[in-house]
Amino acid sequence: MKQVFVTILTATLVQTATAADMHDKPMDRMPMEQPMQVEQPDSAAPTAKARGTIKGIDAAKGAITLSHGPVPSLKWPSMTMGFTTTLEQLKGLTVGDEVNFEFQSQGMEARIVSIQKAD
Ligand SMILES: [Cu+2]
Repeated sequence: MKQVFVTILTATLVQTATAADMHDKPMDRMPMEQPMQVEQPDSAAPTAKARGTIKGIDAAKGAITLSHGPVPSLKWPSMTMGFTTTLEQLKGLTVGDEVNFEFQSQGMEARIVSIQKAD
């Protein structure tokens, strides 16, 4: 009788684990919603590198929209999103340029650390 119970319990655990896996694929979630980075101070925000294309520039707001490739270190898929920039960083850049850039991600905000036209 005890053996039967253990067998049923094991089968239930295996099923539960499988169901959890199916709902925990990283691509199912927006990476910006990962809570682990929200409360870190600026200096501890992770820096990541990516390559992308400039889709829009709003110098007045200090914002640049980039369509970027995957960022494995942050588990980000490719996407188009806005980044905070400085006027200095925007110098010489125009919409349509392909760029290599480094950025800091903190919660919902991503800030350009450095950006330059790709070769
Ligand atoms: Cu992104």
